[in-house]
Amino acid sequence: MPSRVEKLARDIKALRIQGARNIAKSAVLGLNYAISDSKAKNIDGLKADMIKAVFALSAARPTEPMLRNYLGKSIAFAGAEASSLRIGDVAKFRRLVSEKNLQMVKEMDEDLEKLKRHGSALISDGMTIVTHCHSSTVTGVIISAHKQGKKLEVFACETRPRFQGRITAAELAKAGVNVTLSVDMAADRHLKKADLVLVGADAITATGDLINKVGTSGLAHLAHLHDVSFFSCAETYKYDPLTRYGVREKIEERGPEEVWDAPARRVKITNPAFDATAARYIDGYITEVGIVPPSAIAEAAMKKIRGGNYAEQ
Ligand code: RUB
Repeated sequence: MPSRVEKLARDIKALRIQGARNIAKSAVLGLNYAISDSKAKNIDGLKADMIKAVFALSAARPTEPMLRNYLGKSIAFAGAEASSLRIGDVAKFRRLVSEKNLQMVKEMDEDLEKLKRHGSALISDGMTIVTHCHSSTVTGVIISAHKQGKKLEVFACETRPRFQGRITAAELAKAGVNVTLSVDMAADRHLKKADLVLVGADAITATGDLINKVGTSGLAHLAHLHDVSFFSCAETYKYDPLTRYGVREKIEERGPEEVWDAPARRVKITNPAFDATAARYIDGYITEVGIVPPSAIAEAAMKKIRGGNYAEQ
């Protein structure tokens, strides 16, 4: 029988859990499965089981620095605690690390609330907003603005091949927001009358570029052509510190069957999950520390995550 961590990694890979925040949150909770299911008799064994879980969960979606940053923070904490405990003090170690993980999940939720305040302040009554894919951060911002009494019109691009735009449309409609689901290729038409594009983020690079669901960069180019503001709603933990050293964000290539399950012979299929939007097309990142221009995002993010990020130690 697969372990709870293996099952979680499969759910993440199959998009049964999708969106960078949901993935990071469930992975941190998954680390607690690894901790409570471990049969290790000492701290070193338990740490080894945690590291195994970190590798399995990180590999489930390679384009997810938020997941890696939080798992790295947990491992860094575990390492520091281990050095101050006796090797046999496994029960105490288990409790301290599990509590730390729960605290990190709570901090993620608090950050989202702060981010929603900054994002909703940017939205005015009567605005038309275009969005793409499903970002829990973007829907959170839009629903906050709606709850403040602002009348909005939202166009949600459906996002082939997995149609995450339907999740966005359903979520916004349920909250009472005026939303229209649109085929992806009609984005140009909606941008002619839009005020704002809001998208999520999977990764942010050291140069302020954005990695998000494939189609985001095309949307950014169109927004630029139509002089429409383009913002990404992203916690600073979406920043990938490794990009400071020239590491390029790996774009996940998903299976061809998601695009066409019975393709004609000799037809090749490509299915990249994400694309990169250059910083110059982005007006700003809406984060928990405020609205930050792409040129300043690396510094803002490092200030926030320096306390315990493994890539920085
Ligand atoms: C989801 C996607 C979202 C970001 C941000 O892609 O690109 O815009 O993950 O989401 P997928 P959130 O459906 O392939 O996971 O704001 O919820 O973190």
